[in-house]
Amino acid sequence: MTNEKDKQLEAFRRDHSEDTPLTTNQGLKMAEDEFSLKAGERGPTLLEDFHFREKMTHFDHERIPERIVHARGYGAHGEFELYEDLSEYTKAKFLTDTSKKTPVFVRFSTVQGSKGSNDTVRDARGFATKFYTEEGNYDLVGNNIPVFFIQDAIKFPDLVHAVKPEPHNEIPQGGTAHDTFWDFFAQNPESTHMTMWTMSDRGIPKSFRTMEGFGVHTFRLVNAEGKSHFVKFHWKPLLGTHSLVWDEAQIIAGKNSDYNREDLYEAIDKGDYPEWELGFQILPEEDEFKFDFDILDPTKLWPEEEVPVKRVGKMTLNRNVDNVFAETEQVAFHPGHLVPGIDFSNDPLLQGRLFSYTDTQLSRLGGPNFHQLPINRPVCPFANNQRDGMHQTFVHKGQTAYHNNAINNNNPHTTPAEEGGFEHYHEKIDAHKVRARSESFKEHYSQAKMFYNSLSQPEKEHLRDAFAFELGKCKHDFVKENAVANINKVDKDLATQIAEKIGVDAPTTDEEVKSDKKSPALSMENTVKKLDTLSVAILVTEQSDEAKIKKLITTLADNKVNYKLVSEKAFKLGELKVSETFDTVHSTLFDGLIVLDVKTPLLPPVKDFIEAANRHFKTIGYDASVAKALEETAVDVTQPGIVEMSDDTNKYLDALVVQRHWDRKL
Ligand code: HDD
Repeated sequence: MTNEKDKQLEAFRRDHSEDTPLTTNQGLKMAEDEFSLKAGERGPTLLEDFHFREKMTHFDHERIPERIVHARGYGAHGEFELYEDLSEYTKAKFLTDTSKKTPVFVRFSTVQGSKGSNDTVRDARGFATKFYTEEGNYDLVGNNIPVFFIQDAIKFPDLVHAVKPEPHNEIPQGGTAHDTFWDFFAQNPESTHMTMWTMSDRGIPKSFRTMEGFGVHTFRLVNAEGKSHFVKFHWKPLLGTHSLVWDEAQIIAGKNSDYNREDLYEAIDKGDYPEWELGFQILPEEDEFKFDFDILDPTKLWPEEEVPVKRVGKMTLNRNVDNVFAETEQVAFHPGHLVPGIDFSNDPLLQGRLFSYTDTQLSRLGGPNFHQLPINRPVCPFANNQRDGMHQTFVHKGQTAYHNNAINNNNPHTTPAEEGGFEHYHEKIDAHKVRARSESFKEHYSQAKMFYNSLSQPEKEHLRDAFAFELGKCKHDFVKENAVANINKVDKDLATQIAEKIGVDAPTTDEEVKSDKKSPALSMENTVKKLDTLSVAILVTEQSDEAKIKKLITTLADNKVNYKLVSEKAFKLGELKVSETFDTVHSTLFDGLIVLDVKTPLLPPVKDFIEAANRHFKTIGYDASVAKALEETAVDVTQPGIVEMSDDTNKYLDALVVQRHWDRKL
């Protein structure tokens, strides 16, 4: 057992692998489980058959409502280690005691699609972390994009109604290529900045392991003296931030709709534990008004070059769940699950979230005792005077369930702040009660422009093509026109290119933000690039040289590169097992390709396998002996990232680490 949470969960685990009699839920051993009780072998089933009734009733109620957003998700357990004592900023114990490893549970998700939708859709991704600390659960419920579509939580139902499949035909599933989303975009310009992010490569992450995470809102850190700093939370993946290309994402949706979850499951299963560093952007209270945007506005980020990200600790995901329903489906996150030393800001989006998350669990998990579910229980003791309710699993003893009481010495009692009791930050508020948006929240385009300016040329082109795909699918021309008019306020050239692609008039007015401001941290071109856990398909035939393959795969393994041998059919090549075929896998499912041997003339699936790797800018290594065969494909061996390797695997690895050769001419 690895940690406190694991120990706690052990008490709830059920393992039927030993000699286990099948019983009813009342513990009655059953002699038969295949045939219902009937009046005669060919007669009707009897109401008396309690075993049938119990089994069927339970089955009939196996499903619970899926999450209203973030329905499709995948989770894993892990641990958080702190690099340094942060008591200068916060009194949270898990952020001050470097000797402690804090158990965590993380659930990654898409936002728009249903539970059974595809993994590789264009969408934001959820990145929700539950820290099981000694002071209670702390939840950091973030996304892989640092800003949000709206500024005030009261608009969340409108946003989600516009994003989700349209109500009259329940189309589309998992994406935003439809009129209501783009109508919302054009009519609610606060959504411009986040939409730029979702249309960028960030909207199609390669894996959960290569995604950044962001707490989005401005929060507060509060130290033992009661001094507060504003903070933005980040997760930085140690493998870097990497994405798919859109054509590839669409093919994977058919080849393997579980692409991202399978990647996470297999990486953890294999021991390739994904890691992220927790980053803090810390801002003294005095600097609150130092920026040309409002730090309470969740559609704005703090450029990392202006407020550096301090890396304070590392999270490692190292254990898959035992049961997806019990853990991943039943986990209940809430941005309001806090520990002393962390507090809210007045961001109106955050304030509204504080209501929504408990409320939604009541219908999703069926009542007010969802915190008692094993995955949701804190690892520290928890007690209060809340009683009864659906699915109560505790047997509360004693006569009193109220505060104050004398009968039970006032237990459970409150704890003074100096001894670890939570106390809200003493912020002074002097205001009128109004339904209004602050003037400081009304500028929506500068950061959208900064994001666009920061992208590399290929990233800009991908973003343009994403707009063209998504907007191009709208049915109403005026929706397309309105959307283009909104993009024109960010960048006229971009709006013009999109207009041309989707067949609407190019904008004529000059309304774009005039700014060259960039934040290099926003481009994925500047991310970490490592060989670790990249995957390669090696094409072989029954005539391939076993020794040569063995040498190659040893070098790959030494460099932590994963590989699969692929051929027309499965077979054994001496000690090697070729288990993948052109029927079972495709080059879209790998980071790189090595063509050792192929039969010529190339069969269509083999040609497609190679050409897809080429047009997705992946590294292709080939043996000199197959140079002729490659002439049958669209691969131009003189282009970047196409490597004649023969015996020199290092030459291939030098190219593979680049991951995408955007300068390749197709
Ligand atoms: Fe939310 C789920 C992230 C705004 C209401 N949200 C949910 C999840 C994530 C986020 C990652 C899935 C958690 C899981 O895996 O179980 N949400 C965000 C972020 C937001 C945000 C980063 C903006 C910064 N959300 C937001 C608002 C509201 C909600 C403004 C409503 C006022 N979110 C919900 C919800 C969900 C949810 C309806 C659905 C399932 C759940 O809570 O447990 O309550």
